[in-house]
Amino acid sequence: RYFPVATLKQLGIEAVNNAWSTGLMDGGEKNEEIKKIHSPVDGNLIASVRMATAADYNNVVNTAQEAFLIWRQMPAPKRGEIVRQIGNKLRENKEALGRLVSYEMGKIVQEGLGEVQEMIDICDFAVGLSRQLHGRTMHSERPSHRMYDQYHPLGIVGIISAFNFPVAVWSWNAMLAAVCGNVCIWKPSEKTPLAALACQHIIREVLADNDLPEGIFNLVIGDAGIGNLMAHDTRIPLLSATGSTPMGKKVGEAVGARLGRALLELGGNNAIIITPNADLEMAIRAVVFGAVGTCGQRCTSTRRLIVHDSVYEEVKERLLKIYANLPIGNPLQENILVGPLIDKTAAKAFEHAIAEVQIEGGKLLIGGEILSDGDYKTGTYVSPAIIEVENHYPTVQEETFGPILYLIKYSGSVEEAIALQNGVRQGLSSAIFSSNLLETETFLSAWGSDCGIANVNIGTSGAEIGGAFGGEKETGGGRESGSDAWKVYMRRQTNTINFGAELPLAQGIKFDI
Ligand code: UN1
Repeated sequence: RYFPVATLKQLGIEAVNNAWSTGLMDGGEKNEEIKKIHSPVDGNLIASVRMATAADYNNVVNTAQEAFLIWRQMPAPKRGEIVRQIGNKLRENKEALGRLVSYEMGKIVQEGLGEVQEMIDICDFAVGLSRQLHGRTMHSERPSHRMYDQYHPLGIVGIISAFNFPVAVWSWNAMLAAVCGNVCIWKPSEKTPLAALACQHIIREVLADNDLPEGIFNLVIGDAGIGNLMAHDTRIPLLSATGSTPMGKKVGEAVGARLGRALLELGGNNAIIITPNADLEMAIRAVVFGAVGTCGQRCTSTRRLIVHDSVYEEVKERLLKIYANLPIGNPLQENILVGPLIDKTAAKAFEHAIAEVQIEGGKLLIGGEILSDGDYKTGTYVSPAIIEVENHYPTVQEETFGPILYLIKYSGSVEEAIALQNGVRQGLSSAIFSSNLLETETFLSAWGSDCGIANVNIGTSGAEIGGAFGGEKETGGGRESGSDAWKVYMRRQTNTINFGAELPLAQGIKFDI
């Protein structure tokens, strides 16, 4: 009803039950494993995909290696031109792709469109960057010498992406990697391969229009086994992985053991602090978007709300009122704010965390149920929960990928709130609502938030692509997207050039022969 087959056609996913290969796997061993992709929205089969084998993967690596020889010789601004064309094709397909993301993953259509916009934005950013891959020029201590550093591409960049941002997080990596002169191999989440196929279709057209090999951007649809091959593969100098902390630890260990580079963007346990000096109207809006947006499945989702006791009751009452009327349902419908979770397993994990936290002492104030009647029959829809807790409860310390908001009270200074906010193993995103300069600057100081992202009067989720994105501690330490995050996709080379007739040694060393 909400997702016409024509949209799938437009995106290159022809019909239900159409097994798809990446187009790069010809000659590979044929794997009969077909995975059916059902929508969390209505449980319907959208399409089926063929899962790659190890042999398929090897073919893709070979194709990527060949393409790298061409791509690395192309001037960076010319590579930027290809990315510009990709951005334009994404603009043309924004509506269709946004809707597919929504249907396949379950986020509301506004957020599906937002995700595609995020891809367009990173394309624009990367185009500009393609003329700004700057090194520095240094003064040499030796006469008639010049020193500078320059950045070269690494080779193959592996990208493992998660279901919750099925396309945007890939594009942050892929578009930067591409202007830097790398080729990419993308393993999307096996839960959301169709949006990835749609992107590959778009890319393939752009590359063909420009007589470039498809091996510049590669797609491998596979399970954790393929991810494991990538992690151990010395042909992949940089592996970027987004997902859970346990997954990231495995990837980080394997890549570290071969002294490769890992760019990890893992779990968050993000908090918003509301001080007595907060604009509550703004704060509440930010909290609700952060906690129930994407049905609580962003790595930046607001999971903890740390509220000063002087405004605690008011904040609680206002939230309860909003939660009582949240429109939950088919995310392709415009008026809906909360769609389904990705699958029934996620709904069970949500239910389990809520049961556990109550045993630990939490007080469930609203929601927390798996919905079952009528349109909710898929078992993927849940009612967002608010639970009063203490920060140290084991369940509060974990990231549960669902719409659970933990309310925590503080009564002292902002330092007390910051200690609570930092009192978890994860360190991705954080926010404070206050119009008091002393509070906000303390929050942003070296003794303030320990997260990679720290916001003032803005929520924890919904970052723009212009800033570097990522976090500390168990979040993995990687930075993607804006600022100077591009440097991780390149190898730095220091060049010293002697244009004199002498060979003076550095540090004034005498070495006469
Ligand atoms: C993620 O959840 O993996 O800041 C990425 C945000 C989005 C990206 C989230 N721009 O919420």
